[in-house]
Amino acid sequence: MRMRKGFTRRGFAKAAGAAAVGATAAPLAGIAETPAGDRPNPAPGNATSFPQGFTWGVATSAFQIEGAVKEDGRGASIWDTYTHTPRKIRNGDNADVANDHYHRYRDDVKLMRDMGVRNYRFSIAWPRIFPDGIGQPNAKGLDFYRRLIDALLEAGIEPFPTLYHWDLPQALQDKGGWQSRDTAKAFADYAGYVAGRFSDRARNFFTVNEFYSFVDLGHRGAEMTVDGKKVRIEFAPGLKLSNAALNQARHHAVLAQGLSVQAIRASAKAGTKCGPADNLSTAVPAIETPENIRAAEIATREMNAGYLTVMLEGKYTDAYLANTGKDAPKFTDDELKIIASPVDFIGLNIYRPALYVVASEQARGFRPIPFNKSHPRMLSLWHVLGPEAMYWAPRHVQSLWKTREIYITESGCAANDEISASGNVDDSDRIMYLRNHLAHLHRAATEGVPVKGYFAWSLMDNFEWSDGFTSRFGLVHVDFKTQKRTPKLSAEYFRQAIANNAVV
Ligand code: PNW
Repeated sequence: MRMRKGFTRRGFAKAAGAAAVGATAAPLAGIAETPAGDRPNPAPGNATSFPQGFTWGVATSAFQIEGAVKEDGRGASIWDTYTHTPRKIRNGDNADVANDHYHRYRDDVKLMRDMGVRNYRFSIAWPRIFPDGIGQPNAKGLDFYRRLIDALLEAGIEPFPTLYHWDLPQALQDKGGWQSRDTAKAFADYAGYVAGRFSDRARNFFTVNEFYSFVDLGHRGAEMTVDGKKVRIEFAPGLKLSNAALNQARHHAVLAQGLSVQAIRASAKAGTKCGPADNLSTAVPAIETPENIRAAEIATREMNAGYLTVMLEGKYTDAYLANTGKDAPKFTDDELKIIASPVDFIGLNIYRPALYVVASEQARGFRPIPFNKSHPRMLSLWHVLGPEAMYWAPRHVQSLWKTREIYITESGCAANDEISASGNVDDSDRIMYLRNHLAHLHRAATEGVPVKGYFAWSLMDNFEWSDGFTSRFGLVHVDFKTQKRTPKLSAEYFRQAIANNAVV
């Protein structure tokens, strides 16, 4: 890092805030250093301010909060089927009612307003709009989201709808789901239709949420060892495909992304912005030397070869094609062009690093460092703690692909929250988690990585997929028997972060 006049290396690190743990980092390829005086950035006297206009928000998804699964003509989704399959969800929970947000959305908008939240990322349930995935739109489904968006706008909250947060219409699953190329086309038709209807009210759309989660975890699942025990993570539709079939499903998912971008461009108001929200696998350099940083970049590019890399480069990497061999996806050059349709921003859901790496002479150029048995984790079994990912993920995305706008579309953790006798939910671990992740994001912003915003996952406790209601990710506590919402201490933390536009 080039030092500015009057700053010692240590002095600069201090000024840049708690996240500046890596003062020895090499200059960031492709990012020009902006002289401190020219930055739109820090509020005077506050070393941890985010750039002016930074977008602070909270996030949810339709299936996790709405309930009302049979109301107003909504069709069934693969998650309805999956949650009603015995032994799939912890405690046999289902999301038939969930947070009853379908009926309580006005209260939930008010909850956000009281927290000072000005931006809201929510998802639109495909089977509310097209109950069978394709065909005639359902006016009542559309009307729900129109009312929600209008309530948000009235409260001064900018809507950021996500078009696919995993609730595929069951009717499309019955015809092959993501194993069928037709699903990519159906998604684009739905995305274009919704953006056409709502781009008068919403300026930004996220297309697809977390490719790895719904494709790999839904069509293969993953095994991991936690505290010496084997744990299996699986999502709807709960398939275990062959390698060839899984790779083809991945290909259809990125094709859906590209086709949906084209459909949105064709039908939405001029100036409407869109892009995916992906949980890329992030490699963190275990020790910040230029060699290890390069190794982490290479590892990040290869780990995401089937998703972000092909979307942003328009090619499957040589290593991906070599590794998949005869099981490689079948594709055409034309499809690669569609997959790489230019997007306006990249959303990143960041919970943890995928791995730490150091440089290696081996062919791949990096050596993965396994997480030590004593490595700390948050409550979810998969949730190893590594706030550095919040710096390295956007930095790698920017240096690898020169992305102009990056949003952190999800960040948060589950905790063992309890309401105390005096009615407080004192979630010190979640506050620790948020502060450290924001500090690392602040480091990225300070170094010129174009991070435009941060959405906390989640506004409120909700249906956490296979973990059912046992895993609470909210800033607001929800009593699922009474539907009572109680802001946790972390909600106050987040309110202060927003009010100060800074790490607090
Ligand atoms: C994301 N993992 O899912 C989703 O986008 C949210 O809907 C979800 O509630 C949130 O994160 C918390 O889990 C993930 O196994 C699911 O590493 C699984 C993993 C990560 C994120």
